[in-house]
Amino acid sequence: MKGFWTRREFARLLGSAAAVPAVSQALAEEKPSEPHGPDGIPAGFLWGAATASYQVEGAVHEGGRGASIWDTFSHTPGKVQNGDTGDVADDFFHRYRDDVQLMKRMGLQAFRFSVAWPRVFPSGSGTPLVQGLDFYKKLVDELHANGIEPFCTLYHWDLPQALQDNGGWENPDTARHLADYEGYVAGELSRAGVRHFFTMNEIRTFAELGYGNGTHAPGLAVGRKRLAQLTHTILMGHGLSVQAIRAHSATGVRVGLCENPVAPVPATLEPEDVRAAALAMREENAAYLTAILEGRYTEKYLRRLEDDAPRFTADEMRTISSPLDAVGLNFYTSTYVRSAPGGYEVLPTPSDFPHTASTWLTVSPECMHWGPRLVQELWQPKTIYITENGCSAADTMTSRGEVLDTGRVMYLRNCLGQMRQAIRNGAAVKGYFVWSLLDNFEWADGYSKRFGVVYVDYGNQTRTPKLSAQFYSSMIASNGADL
Ligand code: GBH
Repeated sequence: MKGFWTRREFARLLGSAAAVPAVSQALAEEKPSEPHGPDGIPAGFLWGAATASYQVEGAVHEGGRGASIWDTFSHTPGKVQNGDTGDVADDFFHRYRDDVQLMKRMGLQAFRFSVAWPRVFPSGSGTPLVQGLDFYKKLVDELHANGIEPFCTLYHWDLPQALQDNGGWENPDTARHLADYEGYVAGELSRAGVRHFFTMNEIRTFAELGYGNGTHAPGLAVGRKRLAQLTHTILMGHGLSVQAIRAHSATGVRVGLCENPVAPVPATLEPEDVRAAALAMREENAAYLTAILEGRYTEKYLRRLEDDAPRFTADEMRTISSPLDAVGLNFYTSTYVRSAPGGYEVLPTPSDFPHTASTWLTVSPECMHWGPRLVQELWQPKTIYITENGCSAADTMTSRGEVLDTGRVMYLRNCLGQMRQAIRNGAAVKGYFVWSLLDNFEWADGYSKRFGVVYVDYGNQTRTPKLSAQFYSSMIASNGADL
């Protein structure tokens, strides 16, 4: 049938492309994923939910925590919707025990959280604060006691302000400080039983929005040349951290990163368009996932930047492409492409394209099929996790105290169906984390956008599982059999 390419057919298609990457040695040696049953979702698949420190914790002055760039940014008038800050957020710092019970009742098997760097190193470097990891150790114990596997992101954007004062990601020292911090935390938490670590969340987002257009902390717009160079420094931070985590942690830990690659979807199933999508996956992500998984910048990327291209050494590219155990992919939306002279063409988004409560978040679940599938075909990771997927909705509570978020149910059901299709087609997706467990601080949108499957009343911190939480629980119970 048209559109259902076998792995071999697909490889042949890509083989005709001029710029198919030489896969890095380490990845090439990984075993291909085991075949999956006809049901698509393999046994042992992990169903989870994700959060991030600044978005849920609150308690920003407790335990000697230092300031992060998001404290500074959110307290700067005009930067965040309604002047919202993460000062209290979901008060997860104090309510995590109840929230773990909520996770358990939902049937979650895994929970992705992030560690706030300034809780551990208040000014970013030097001597760690002894009690800085207490909260995370208690959280991990609580998760384990309830049969939930912790997945720990070590950097989800809350850079210590003191490091920003020294240039932030424009200062190569920041990459070294990050690796020191990550090595230390992974050492401690791996001895507390954490087996899964991610070095960073979404390099693309925090580089481009933090330093490119300034809509995220630290709110700078440094221009193309400096942006390319600081992105390279971030990649170095990732690579050095992979090495530091391996050097300091207990044996058996798995190291990866979470990235939100542009997810190109072929406009048609003609071979040329499928090939165009593969080319686009590689080129549109050239400064991020491609560089990390191949250990080189594409020629097209370097040519496009001309004199603004980053300076780098072969040694640095080896560090950046340090072998990974898992690739975490955050997919929310798709980019439609078709074949065009020179490779591919990114199609514009029509003004009436359906979207969720966030205008950027178009309803285009195909990213969950083509995203993992193209990553698998291009770079053959042994393990992929969907580390984020979800949507905002204008959730309100009925007079009976229910939140009937049918739009989110529709979004999740369709995304999960597309993910199942990716697995059928050979993508090594081993787990899925809905974004998010709780409504939370949605960065520059503050609390105006709700992404949780659990509703949070910010007035009294009450949690109410939405209809989508019920849908998700039933889906977990059947391991996606009905997708
Ligand atoms: C993820 O970013 C983040 O990892 C997570 O923390 C976040 O809460 C979640 O998604 C939901 O947004 O308003 O037009 O300027 C997803 C990538 C990049 C999507 C920035 C929103 C802003 C678009 N995000 N983008 S716009």
